[in-house]
Amino acid sequence: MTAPDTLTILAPDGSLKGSEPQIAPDELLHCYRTMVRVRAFDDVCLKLQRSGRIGFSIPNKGVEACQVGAASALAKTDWIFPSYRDFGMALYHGVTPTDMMHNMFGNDLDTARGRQMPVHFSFTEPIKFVSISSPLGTQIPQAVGAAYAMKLRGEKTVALTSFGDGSTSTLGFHSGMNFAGVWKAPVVFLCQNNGYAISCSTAEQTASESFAIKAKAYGMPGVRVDGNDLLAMRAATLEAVERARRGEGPTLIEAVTFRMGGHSTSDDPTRYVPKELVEEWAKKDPIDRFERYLKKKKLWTKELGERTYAEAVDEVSAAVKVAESTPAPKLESIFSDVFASVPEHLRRQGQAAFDLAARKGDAGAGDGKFPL
Ligand SMILES: Cc1ncc(C[n+]2csc(CCOP(=O)(O)OP(=O)(O)O)c2C)c(N)n1
Repeated sequence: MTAPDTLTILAPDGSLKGSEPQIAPDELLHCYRTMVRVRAFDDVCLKLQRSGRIGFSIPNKGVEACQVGAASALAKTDWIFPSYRDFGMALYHGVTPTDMMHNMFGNDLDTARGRQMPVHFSFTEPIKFVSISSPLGTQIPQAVGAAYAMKLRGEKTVALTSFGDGSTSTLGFHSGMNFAGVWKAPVVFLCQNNGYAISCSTAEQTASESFAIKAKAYGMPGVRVDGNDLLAMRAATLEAVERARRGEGPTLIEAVTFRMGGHSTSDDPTRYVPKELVEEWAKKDPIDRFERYLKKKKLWTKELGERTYAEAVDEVSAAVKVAESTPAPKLESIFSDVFASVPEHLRRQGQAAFDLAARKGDAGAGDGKFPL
């Protein structure tokens, strides 16, 4: 089988392979800073998890250009139906590290009020970043339904949904792709092919010559893009977004990238990822590549790079201080935000639980007793 064409604009050495997109310096630097902030957020969260201050995190190292390049093609009025490895999409559009850190601690200011795992963010402002759900692929038909509703309402908005190579084996992927094609829904499918679905390699995931080719069966274009090339990711997503906005229907983008860290903080990738593969992909690091490009444009120096990372770590550390000192959600919150008006039987059960907690004391972490 011949390797399918893959769109690249920036070569790993930072030189241009294709024609240079016209992007203002401020925007290039915003994309760069966002990728660095994702890396800083990752680094801080790993330390928090290892020291027992949060329970879990998901590393993004290596896939920052996929997230930020794709997000940069969206307007604030568009909707994102993300995977759990899309921190950069939220940060690019102005979600703050503090907003995200509240979720990492599951505190009272977490938009999910501690009912979700860490990294299961949801935001309505400054962009619609729909709640991440752990069951793989469920965001795909949700995005298609939302996009179809946008079309029926005559809105000019677009939904982008992001998922990994492993998620293409879910029913959600196939039914979502099918009906998006039938309805010409304004949706962009972003498959981040990062080499593995936990320990399952892409060779064990599909017999197709690529993930992009699966688009053909559903009557939509499929494009393969170098996922470590921010400019290519932005250009391909922009084309797909514009096509969707013109009413011409969906596109599947396969971003070819590599997860340079573990699947999650509970994973040890050295058990299944060959060392040589990690070394090969380290040379294609998306942030290093973008720095080389910015340097050629005289927009980057080593000093600027170091300062950008240090500022990002300070910003994320400040977010940790705020989130860690924000109280946990109150017991009473377990019945809020679900019903417009709480049904009588739940009200009775809830009140009985609250009364018992008031009499016996709420369960405290690590006290070895369960007073309820
Ligand atoms: C329906 C379902 N099956 C299995 C799992 C367990 N699981 C969690 S993450 C994961 C790997 C997903 O890989 P991929 O979709 O490629 O995304 P990546 O983690 O590589 O970004 C699996 C199998 C799950 N969460 N949901």
